[in-house]
Amino acid sequence: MSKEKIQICEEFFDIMPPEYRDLVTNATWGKEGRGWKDVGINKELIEQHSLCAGCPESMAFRYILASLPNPEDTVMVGSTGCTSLVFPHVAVHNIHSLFGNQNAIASGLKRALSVRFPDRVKDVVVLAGDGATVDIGLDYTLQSWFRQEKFTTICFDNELYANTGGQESGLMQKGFVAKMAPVGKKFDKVRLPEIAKESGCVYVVNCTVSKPSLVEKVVKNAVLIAREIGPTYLQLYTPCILEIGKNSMEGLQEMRDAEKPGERFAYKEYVSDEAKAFLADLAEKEKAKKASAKEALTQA
Ligand SMILES: Cc1ncc(C[n+]2csc(CCOP(=O)(O)OP(=O)(O)O)c2C)c(N)n1
Ligand code: SF4
Ligand SMILES: [Mg+2]
Repeated sequence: MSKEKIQICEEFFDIMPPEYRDLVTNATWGKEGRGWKDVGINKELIEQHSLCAGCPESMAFRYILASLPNPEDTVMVGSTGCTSLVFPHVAVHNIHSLFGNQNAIASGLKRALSVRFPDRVKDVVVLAGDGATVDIGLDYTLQSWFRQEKFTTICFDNELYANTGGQESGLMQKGFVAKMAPVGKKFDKVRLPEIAKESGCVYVVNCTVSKPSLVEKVVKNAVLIAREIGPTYLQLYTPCILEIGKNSMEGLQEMRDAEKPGERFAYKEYVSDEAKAFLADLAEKEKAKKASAKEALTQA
């Protein structure tokens, strides 16, 4: 697993598009310990996007791409919404599904990849908005968890339908008035993390994307656990600054406010016993690897 897979034949190197040459030369694919610190220096982590300037989704997207443990063997499944404006700029295999269908597509894809490549690790990661995950796609989301499909679902929760101008979503806060939902939400935010746990997800995290190292940790955990054990779910607050009337510099503060103790995005996680044992084993192996690297260094 490495960028060897995308090498250009020497004779054609000069005539390939500069972006592709850059990818071949600078991708972090295959690099051990890749993570959010690679953002800004590596080609596959989106140089540009067509989201609103300063939209937290753009940073969240970068952190996630930087944190995938196995990007060259990962297929992401997106859905309609603001996230679909970013996927065309991403150098990771991805599929655009019909709005709401993403977890059904991912289920078939994961199974097909297991049959087609029985000896290779292939990760599938769904990334969709709250409207796609909860409202129109809720049946598909839940059924994939009930079936214990081994992939990760990431929801960019901006608490409304941003891409179509601000309609009400099940994840919207009670009382919130949006541009196209003037009456105000009549009931509480649907507790999808709790539902995910009760529906069979073995790792569930609810948080904001204000801290890149935290996003890296939960994305890695979610993908590795899904690979070995069962469905995993991340609900990440990526506020729509356009809808809440904040400028590009204020999105970070909005997330910090929303993650304070008692607030709706205060860090919350559920890890099944099996997933806990898996993470502990992983940490042990990591420790042993570091110790032997240190040992080798002192002997050199
Ligand atoms: C089947 C279908 N129904 C409705 C739409 C219209 N539509 C496009 S994006 C969107 C809302 C997306 O909301 P969300 O999933 O929360 O993503 P966001 O734009 O907020 O990131 C809707 C209703 C569509 N494209 N396809
Ligand atoms: S509409 Fe909102 S969620 Fe969509 S790109 Fe703009 S700020 Fe981000
Ligand atoms: Mg949304």
